[in-house]
Amino acid sequence: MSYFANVDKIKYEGPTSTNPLAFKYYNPDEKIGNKTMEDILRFGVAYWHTFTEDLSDPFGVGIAIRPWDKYTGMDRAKARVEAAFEFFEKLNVPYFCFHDVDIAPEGSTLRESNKNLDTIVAMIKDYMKDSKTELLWNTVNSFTHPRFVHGAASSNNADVFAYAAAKVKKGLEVGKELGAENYVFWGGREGYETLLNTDMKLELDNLGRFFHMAVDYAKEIDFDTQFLIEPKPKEPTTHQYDFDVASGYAFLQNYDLQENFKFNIEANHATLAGHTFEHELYYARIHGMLGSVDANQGHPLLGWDTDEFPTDLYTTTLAMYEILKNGGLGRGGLNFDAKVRRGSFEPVDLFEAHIAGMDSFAVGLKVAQKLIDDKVLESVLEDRYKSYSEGIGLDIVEGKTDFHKLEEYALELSEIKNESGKLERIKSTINQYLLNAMVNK
Ligand code: XLS
Ligand code: CA
Ligand code: CA
Repeated sequence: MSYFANVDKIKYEGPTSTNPLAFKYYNPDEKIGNKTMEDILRFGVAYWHTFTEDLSDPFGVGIAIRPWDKYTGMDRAKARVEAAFEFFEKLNVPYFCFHDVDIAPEGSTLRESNKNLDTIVAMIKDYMKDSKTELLWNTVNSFTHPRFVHGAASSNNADVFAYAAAKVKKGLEVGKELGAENYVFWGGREGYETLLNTDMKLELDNLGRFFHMAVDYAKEIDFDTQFLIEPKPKEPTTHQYDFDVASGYAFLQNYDLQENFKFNIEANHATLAGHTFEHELYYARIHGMLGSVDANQGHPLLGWDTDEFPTDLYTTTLAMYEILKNGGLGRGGLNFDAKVRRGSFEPVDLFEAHIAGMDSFAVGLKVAQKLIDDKVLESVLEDRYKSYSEGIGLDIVEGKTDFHKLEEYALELSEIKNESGKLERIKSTINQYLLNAMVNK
């Protein structure tokens, strides 16, 4: 049974191709430095947006045409696995990601839900034997079901805390079974709406306890994984506890978890937090905390999590710049946590959307590599911060001075001269690199 009968394997045809079902810039085998594009970019497909999303919104019902949705219950879950592996193969993608409830329906009890999961996990494991596509990360959904109305590990209700723990325990077992590279915690409803009825200290302490138990259990079952926290500032709660990388890092340090976690950084969450995507990547990178990436983009005019496919080349370039500066993503990857727009409801749109995202990041990679090779931004920084490479500046960074000596120095200054930051020139140079990357192949 084929779910995408009129789509062949997607191939690289180059920038002049007019075939919507071909890569124009993503050429998996092309070498950038000493690695292939496929190895650097490590693309992943998000199961939820691609195989379970129906494109409903608060004003309209689901309209996505998904041939596997003619089934229900476990039959539908099985059909989705078939469709997924056909999709992975045709898109030639190395990774996928899922929540527990994306792959198997919840039963009426936890035992039944776990049984459903076991069936589907065994099926996925079987499909993975003949597929190159591996599991980048899995997670559990502890936010959709009504029991999670007040949160999961940060709920006021200890029974919910226990239930959430049981779900993560199972999630770790599933991750181990399928050889997942990472395990993700996105906050879901871990946050609050108002302090009027919230004991924030207890909730944060409980979250810390929860993460320690997860780390301990992964050790106990010998699951060699990388734990990732995915920050988001708001939605669904008014204030999410893992607001952004900086606050997440402070949380991890406060609860002595910084050695066990890194961050999964989503572009749309970065912009919701009032940061740029590259800010979040940079902040994580300089602290050795950049783990993986949810590659998408928000809409500049909308204040919520639109999870669009990434097509903004300026942003993919600056993101790839950070990723290359990080020495790559290690065990992480670029997971398309992105959904087609409601108007793009045909199955083939799923391919075209991923192609758009993969090509956009391939361009970003090429331009970023060129910017690094030519030391474009390095030279800007070197020049702009040159006052710290000699004299009083060098004394400051080498810790050889104090307020007395600095005051002495300042008293003798007749004039302080600043230089232009040259921002327009820098932006224009980046445009030149972007355009040249397109023209030269
Ligand atoms: C929601 C998040 C979610 C996580 C995984 O906004 O992006 O999809 O990536 O739970
Ligand atoms: Ca995400
Ligand atoms: Ca999101």
